[in-house]
Amino acid sequence: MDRTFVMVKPDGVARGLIGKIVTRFEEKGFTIAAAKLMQLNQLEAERHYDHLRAKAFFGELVAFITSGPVFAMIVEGKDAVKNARALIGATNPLEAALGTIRGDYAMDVASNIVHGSDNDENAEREIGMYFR
Ligand code: IDP
Ligand code: MG
Repeated sequence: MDRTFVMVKPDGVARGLIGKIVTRFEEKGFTIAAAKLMQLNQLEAERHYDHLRAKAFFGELVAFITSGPVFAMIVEGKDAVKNARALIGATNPLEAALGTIRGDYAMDVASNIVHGSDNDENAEREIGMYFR
């Protein structure tokens, strides 16, 4: 079975949306294979977003993702990476279709409530970072 890494970001946890987001994945057809509430440290956050190091918003991004607990999950299902990204919606909630998680629950690109790995290699890298 294909799998990917999904994380409810600190804004989603603070807003009490863990249950709703887990439900969205379950209703889509995914199985939650593992899950835990955790706090990312500075180093983990910088590794997680390594591909965005050069961006002007990198500092803000790392500060945000370490600002409170996140809810990390391994989700399983057919074409897990692609199906999860489709369910999550576009990076900018302004461009995310209604019916997607970001389209329904977020308004700002900096706090778009959920993360999903963007390819199989990164999914395994991220699962390896957070579930050992
Ligand atoms: P993704 O989360 O849809 O895969 P990425 O390009 O990997 O999008 O960016 C990671 C995260 O960085 C986004 O989810 C978003 O929260 C944040 N981000 C992206 N662009 C901006 C921006 O222009 N300002 C602030 N934060 C941003
Ligand atoms: Mg990404």
